[in-house]
Amino acid sequence: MAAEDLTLAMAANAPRAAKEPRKGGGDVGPGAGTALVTRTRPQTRKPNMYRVLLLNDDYTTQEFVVIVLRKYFNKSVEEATRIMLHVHNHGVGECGVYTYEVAETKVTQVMDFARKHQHPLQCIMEKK
Ligand code: TYC
Repeated sequence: MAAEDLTLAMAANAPRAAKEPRKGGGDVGPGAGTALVTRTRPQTRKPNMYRVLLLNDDYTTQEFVVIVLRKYFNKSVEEATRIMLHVHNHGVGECGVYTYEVAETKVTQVMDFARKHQHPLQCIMEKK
């Protein structure tokens, strides 16, 4: 967590008005010399998200692209066919949106699978 996320609300030895009781306890016993730290931003932050895209080419078979979309992107036959035809007709299409590490893993898996089967299929990722 970044330093600016924390505010030191009451430092152990911070000056206080005379006779003003310290919130949460006195000067002796349990709690004495402790500091209250409060959050200034929500604890959770939205992760950066990345689109994984397939690119069209003239050689990879339509059947192979449908297999890729089912195997690595968990698509139904109908959805995989829709995405494949979108890529075929428009040149590029979205397979899914993931955090950086998941997107990178899928790109690597698809590129390795395509190469193994001697298809020139290209899979890339881009920041949303
Ligand atoms: N254009 C290819 C063909 O007609 C099919 C294809 C679709 C290839 C999508 C790649 O990402 C792709 N055989």
